[in-house]
Amino acid sequence: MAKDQRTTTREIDKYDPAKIEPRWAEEWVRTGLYRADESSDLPRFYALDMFPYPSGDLHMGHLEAFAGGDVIARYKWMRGFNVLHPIGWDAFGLPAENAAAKRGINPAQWTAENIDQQAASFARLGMSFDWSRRLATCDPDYYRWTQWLFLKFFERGLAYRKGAPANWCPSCHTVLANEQVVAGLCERCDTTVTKRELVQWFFKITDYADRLLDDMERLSGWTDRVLTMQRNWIGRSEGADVTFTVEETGDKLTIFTTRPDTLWGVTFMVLAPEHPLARRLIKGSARLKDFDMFIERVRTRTEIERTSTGRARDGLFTGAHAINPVNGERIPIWVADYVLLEYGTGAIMAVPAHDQRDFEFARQEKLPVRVVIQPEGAPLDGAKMAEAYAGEGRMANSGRFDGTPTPDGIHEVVAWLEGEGLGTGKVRYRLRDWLISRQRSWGAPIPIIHCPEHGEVAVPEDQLPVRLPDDLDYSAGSESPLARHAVFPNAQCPKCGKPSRRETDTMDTFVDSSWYFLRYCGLDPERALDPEAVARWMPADQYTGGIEHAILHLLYARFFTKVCHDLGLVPFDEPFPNLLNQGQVIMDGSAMSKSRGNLVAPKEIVDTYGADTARVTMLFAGPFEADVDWADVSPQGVYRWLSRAWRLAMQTVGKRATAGEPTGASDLRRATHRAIDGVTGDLERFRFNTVIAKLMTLANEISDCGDSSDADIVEAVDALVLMLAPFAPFMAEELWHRFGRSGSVHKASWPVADASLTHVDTVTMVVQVSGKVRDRIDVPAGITEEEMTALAAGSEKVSRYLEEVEIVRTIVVPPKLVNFVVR
Ligand code: ANZ
Repeated sequence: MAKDQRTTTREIDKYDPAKIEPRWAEEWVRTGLYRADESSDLPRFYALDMFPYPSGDLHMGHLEAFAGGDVIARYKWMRGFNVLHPIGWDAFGLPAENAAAKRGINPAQWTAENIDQQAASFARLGMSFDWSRRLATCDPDYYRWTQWLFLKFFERGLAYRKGAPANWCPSCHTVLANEQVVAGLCERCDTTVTKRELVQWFFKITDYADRLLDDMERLSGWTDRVLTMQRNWIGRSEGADVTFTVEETGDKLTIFTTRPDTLWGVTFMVLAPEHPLARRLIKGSARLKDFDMFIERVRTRTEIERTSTGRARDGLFTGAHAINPVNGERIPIWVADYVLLEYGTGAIMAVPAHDQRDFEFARQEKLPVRVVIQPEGAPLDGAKMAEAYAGEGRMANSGRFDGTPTPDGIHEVVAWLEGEGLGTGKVRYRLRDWLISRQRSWGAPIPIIHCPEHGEVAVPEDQLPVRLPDDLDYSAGSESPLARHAVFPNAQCPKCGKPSRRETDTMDTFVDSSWYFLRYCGLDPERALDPEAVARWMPADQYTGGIEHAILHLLYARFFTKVCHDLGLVPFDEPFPNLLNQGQVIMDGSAMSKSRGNLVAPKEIVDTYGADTARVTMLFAGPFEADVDWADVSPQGVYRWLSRAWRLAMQTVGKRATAGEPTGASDLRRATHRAIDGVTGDLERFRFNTVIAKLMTLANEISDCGDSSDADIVEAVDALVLMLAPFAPFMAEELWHRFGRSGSVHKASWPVADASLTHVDTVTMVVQVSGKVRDRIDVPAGITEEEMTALAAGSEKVSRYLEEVEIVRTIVVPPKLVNFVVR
């Protein structure tokens, strides 16, 4: 304080974030300003952010996501809600083990240090977290309950062990879920994934496939993009299982088809190379040698390579034949790479006339193509077709079904197959059970004891948590450190006391993150969940996080919630009715990442320009859901603008005592109330970038308002500062205090627009992308060029044309036209 008094007026007036921000950051944490109030009668709002992984200090992706999530939480406080905005860490996982091996330290220590670092950085960024609910999934207080939930799943038969060929990453020394294998590579280290036959733990998510699909109808607050990704991942297919007979051996060969109406068009069968029948059917040593070479080739191909169309297919005739049950025809059996063992029955009937992959294979191997679905108009000829016909039509060459319209005919065919005992209607899913065991040690140990007599026995609840030992060997390249520990694996059977082996696998970290949002509601030391607290806060009102979690995390969290619902632990079965996914931060053409080395740390911006600038820069960079290209970002420009807003606001300090109440309908008052109206509407739809554009316009109006009354100016500045508060919380708080207002600006009421002042003449603005009209938007006649551009780029109809292109020029003709010229 003493120092401030000695500085000149000029210095006091200067915007100096380095002076303001750390002070408020500390003050907010100290006073618990953002602590959710369990006893309050205010309406509740649960603002949930996807919790971070503590791999180091915060990166730009965190800044973007959390800046958005924080605006939502702060805005809701100001709208009069009692907000729950918690933070925690997804703190188990392999990077900690790798770092520990490299540095010879314990993963717990590495993780704790990173968490402290991130927590400090979050505070420095002014995140409005309720710090009293802070959690980390690697704390025994947390993983005790992860283990408890595992046991509940186990009791219900939803956790089980089976031997299966598993994806094995030779570099990480662990199995991976299918989901963690991307284009054949380990998603973490890009090593080629191999297969290993291992006994593994699974969660029976397939039991919930139908509910996971059907309940998506209730997720009206999710984008179609994410819903489609989930739907495709679950991959529900309706069709039939039909059984063919192998002529030479009498073996039964069941296939799954979604097109039983094409059964009369089958000209060959295909087995997956790994199908158990494949090797048995192959006759003659020359063929077997070919088969061995074929298998070797297939092993290195990814699922995508194997199944995509428009490429040469790799296949081999087995020498055996099948009998088609619908017409007794004798057809050759092949093996080919495009049929996968894991889907359906691992074998198909090939209908080249109506399935593109079969068609490509048939043309390549000169196999017959028989048309059994004829479209309207000129009939198709199998010998001359250039591609398969997958459309509708009437069944042909199909005996009793000739002339039946299809796809409606599918049901008739299935009914007939069932009547004749040739096949059965069947629903299949691409979704597999969730492989949750990992042969790593920085994870929650699976709380099971293997007794020679009683098999898999649950660790009694009062013995939870099964703690990780502190003295594991993390030296590089070591396999399964828990299994090699001198003491950990030794246990007694809880049922008979006989010497037994403790399970030494740990759980996939996606298990930890499948229920943290429930734990935040009340960190009860004696229970996993406090049912009353959970019922108070959940379902979360808004969930904000990266699109990269569109499939796995969200699917697993939905599954967990449904199981918790069925266990009677929670009264709802969808956790996140509203989902907001921010885009990625791109630099030099790819997402910023440590491994690519294209990183800019948020700290650099904070140190140079302050946290408020860092936050506003991110949110101003474009629509929240779109990717942010670092090349288009200007912290300097944002800093200059904030400095200007600061000066405008400071100029009112001396006028406030005498300003009086604003009255009438001056231009400035109209601009103020229009801004309030527009900003509020934009915030309700998370259009953060257009909010900032509107605040910039309001600041311009304030500067240009030469003859306005002090009362009108003070009103405009107050509105500006209040609306800036969620975005630039430090500056707004400091100004609020300089204005002599009591309490925090962040608990002040959001301004309300006076409807009599917001009426404006509107015109229709046309938005073009390279001259093509993509949207029409009603805008106020007095709209500025910046607002037009921001609005145009933010339009959903327009933004999809701006993905993956470069905007070379933007032509703006106020107020009627914006044209993005793209390349
Ligand atoms: C004959 C047929 C004719 C098929 C036709 C399609 C069109 P979705 O919809 O994804 O579930 N199929 C079955 N199992 C397979 C496997 N293990 N590997 C590769 N392909 C497999 O796909 C179901 C269709 O994919 C099935 O229906 C089968 O080809 C093929 F005009 O049977 B269809």
